[in-house]
Amino acid sequence: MKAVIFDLDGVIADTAVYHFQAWKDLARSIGIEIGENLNQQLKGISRMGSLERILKFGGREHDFSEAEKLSLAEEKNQTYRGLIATMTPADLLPGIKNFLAELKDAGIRIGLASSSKNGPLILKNLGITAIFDTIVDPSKLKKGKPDPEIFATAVNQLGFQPEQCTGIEDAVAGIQSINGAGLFSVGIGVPASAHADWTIPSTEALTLDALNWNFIRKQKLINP
Ligand code: B16
Ligand code: MG
Repeated sequence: MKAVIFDLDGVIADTAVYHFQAWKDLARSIGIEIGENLNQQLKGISRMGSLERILKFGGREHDFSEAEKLSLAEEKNQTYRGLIATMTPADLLPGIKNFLAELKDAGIRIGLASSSKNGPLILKNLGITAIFDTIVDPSKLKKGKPDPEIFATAVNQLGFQPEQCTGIEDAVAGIQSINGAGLFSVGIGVPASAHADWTIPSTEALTLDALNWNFIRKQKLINP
């Protein structure tokens, strides 16, 4: 295995709580009450894609011009950036710090495939920017997750083949993206219907030994 490519929200840190708070405030300001159910469906979905889903949920999808939608999304982003400004290295999810260190020590390259345009700022607040060998810029992509483009781009940027790489995700749309791009997929708390190659209950179970074992096991199944 040459590289591990990470999703951010729900894998490296729990930024979903801040996204939810910011979307809840924005939605309430236009008369829409959103709950945890809808929040689950926003995981891994782009900012404008999330806004469209919220407007549809509230029956207001035809009530705003494109310019107004952009300004609503910007308002949400300002609230969100205020919330993530409080993040520190203590906000890394359990096991991630050790796992990143294990990968570095083993010479395995590390990439970021997050839909978030705030990814670099979050990595900085978490104190892990220097660990990353490559970061995909989501604003340059044609299609968001579940399309394979984001993970395929990370693999290309590193100069490897997809089957030499692992992708780690907490969202069903993200696992679909990894599988579509042909990487080994690790799902954090995803349902069996997501078809991750290896599913674990939380980031605490991420160790290089366990990943290697499952990665090689799949290769042996493909090329016995
Ligand atoms: P931003 P991921 C995703 O991050 C979040 O899961 C999703 O809720 C959010 O809308 C999206 O990033 C865009 O984020 O508004 O900061 O650009 O899971 O792909 O790391
Ligand atoms: Mg995620």
